[in-house]
Amino acid sequence: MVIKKAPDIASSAITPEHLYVGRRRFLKSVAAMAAVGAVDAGDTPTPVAAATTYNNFYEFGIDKSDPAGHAGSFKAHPWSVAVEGRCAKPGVYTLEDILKPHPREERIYRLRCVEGWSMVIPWNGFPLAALLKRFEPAGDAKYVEFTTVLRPQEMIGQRRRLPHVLDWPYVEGLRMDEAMHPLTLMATGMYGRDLPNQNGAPLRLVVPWKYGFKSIKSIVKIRFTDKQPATSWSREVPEYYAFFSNVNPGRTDSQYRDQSTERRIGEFFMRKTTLFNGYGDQVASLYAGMDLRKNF
Ligand SMILES: Nc1nc2c(c(=O)[nH]1)N[C@H]1C(S)=C(S)[C@@H](COP(=O)(O)O)O[C@H]1N2
Ligand SMILES: [Mo]
Repeated sequence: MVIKKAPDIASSAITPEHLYVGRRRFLKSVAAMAAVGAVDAGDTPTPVAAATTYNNFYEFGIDKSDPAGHAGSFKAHPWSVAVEGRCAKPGVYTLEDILKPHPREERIYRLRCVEGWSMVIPWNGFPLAALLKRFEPAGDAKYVEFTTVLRPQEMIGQRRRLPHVLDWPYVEGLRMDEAMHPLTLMATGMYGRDLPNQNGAPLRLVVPWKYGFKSIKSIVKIRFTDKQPATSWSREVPEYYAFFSNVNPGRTDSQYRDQSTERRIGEFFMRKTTLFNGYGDQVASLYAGMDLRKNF
């Protein structure tokens, strides 16, 4: 009997092929995660069953189970996105036009809702910056405004007049430097598959250092502007939801809810919430010299 020394044994010889390929993919994604600095030891991805059944998507109702329950017949295909405002390449782009040049990456990001819960999700998508650059923003484009689809026939929450939730369509916005930041993701999938309708199919933002409501779902319009956009939640309740809405455990503006702790979906104990949701090393410089209490 010949006993091979460890270095002679290819890992493919001791690991069945499919697990071996899985392991290589895993190691690749670990490297990618390290590159964007988005991982710490406590970041176990939220079970997919929880991330797809505990949602905020008020166009489908206000309960956490409503989006999964009511988004089944929403038609995310065909889809197009109108690009407007201060840029050299405005127009209506099909989803295929939008996606084609962009390799689909995986990014494991924490996302924290202002309501006090958080998730860790392996998103698939590409940097928003790469997409925006294709439209050649003008020098005076200081902000980007995003709009969700208005489709009352498919979105039960847009049909109901009472209780009043928001004025539809849902609008969000970012300052240009935030939109161009390498962490800002245009997501098209999660857990290696296309986005489920309830998570914002076919195209949504993920802005991990900001409260979840900035991560607008099912985007149909991108507009470059020189003025700070009026966003849905800040119009509705300006005392609680401001334009920046960076995750901040030290918020004192909000009588709405204490922001110092959060519960990771699926966990029992509360965790401490961290400034910029833990992404401060990468994004704090965007806000140098700004009073984060005033500009909450
Ligand atoms: N169009 C639209 N986008 C939205 C929302 C919404 O109600 N409508 N809810 C936001 C909020 S409050 C959160 S916390 C996240 C939730 O994303 P998830 O359901 O994929 O976890 O989506 C955000 N994007
Ligand atoms: Mo949220």
